[in-house]
Amino acid sequence: MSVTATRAGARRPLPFDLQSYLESRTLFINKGLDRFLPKETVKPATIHKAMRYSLFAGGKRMRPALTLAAATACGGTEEAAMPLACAVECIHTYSLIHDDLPAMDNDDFRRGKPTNHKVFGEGIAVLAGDALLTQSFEIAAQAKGWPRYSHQDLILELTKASGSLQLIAGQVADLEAEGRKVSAADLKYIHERKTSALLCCSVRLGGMSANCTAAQLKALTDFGYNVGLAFQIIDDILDITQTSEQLGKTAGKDTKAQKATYPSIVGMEKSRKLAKELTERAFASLKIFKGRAQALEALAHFLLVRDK
Ligand code: GRG
Repeated sequence: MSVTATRAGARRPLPFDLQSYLESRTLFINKGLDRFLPKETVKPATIHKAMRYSLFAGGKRMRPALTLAAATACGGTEEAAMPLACAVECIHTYSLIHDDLPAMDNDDFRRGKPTNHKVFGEGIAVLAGDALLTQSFEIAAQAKGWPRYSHQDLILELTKASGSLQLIAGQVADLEAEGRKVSAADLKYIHERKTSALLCCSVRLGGMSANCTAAQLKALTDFGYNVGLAFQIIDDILDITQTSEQLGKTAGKDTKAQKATYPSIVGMEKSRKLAKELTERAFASLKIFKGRAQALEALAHFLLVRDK
């Protein structure tokens, strides 16, 4: 797939090389994560190996890339945003490790590799997820703090997105929806919490690291919310259209489990249309940044057209 960004629905190409942006930011983020995490030889070595195994298994790094891009859009620096970008990726990786456990989705394959519990056993996988969640707050606490946003604001942002009203709420609703008839409204509730909340938090933290204005934070919130929902709809579509090898995780699980997804409720064509509309809405909220949000725009486009 070409990752040269073009505006969804428009023909004019954007002069932005997303491929090299993603490659360079992935290296930068990986260096940051490596710096913040205990080395795998540090005692007890098993837990640090397990944490690093999933963290460096080859994720797309979309959430931390969004944090860095949001910081730049608000006139900040990637260096100042880095602790927050790494904190978000640690929370995301924890959620994947726990989601793959036999007590949850029971998956054997993630980021193109055997899942954490398949390699380290269930006990260590639970602890590796717990440790990554805790690590996330330790890393975020190392961010600088800014005149408009204190350390308390930053930590609250992370706790709210990952707590029992958002990420956990989405997972609970998802578990409880199994075997039940799910409406489009129920599904939106799940997607908003399970996926959109952390994506939204990622861009908001980037803005906060640049001491953004209230209006900029509102624009980033709208952007993150819409991109997050579009991201999950595309994820539902890819689960049907792609193979496990292409995705690096087990494909076709939603259909097999008769899980409610956008394609199963509103159909494939309407799901694609909805994801595109949400992305257009996300683009619209970037106007306030007057040309400084090229990376955010390119990332949103990539998330819409991605094939894995
Ligand atoms: C707290 C246990 C627990 C779960 C919370 C996030 C979550 C709920 C479960 C993980 C599985 C899942 C389907 C989440 C929805 C968000 C999503 C599509 C995650 C995959 O994100 P990608 O594609 O993954 O960015 P990579 O591996 O590229 O980072």
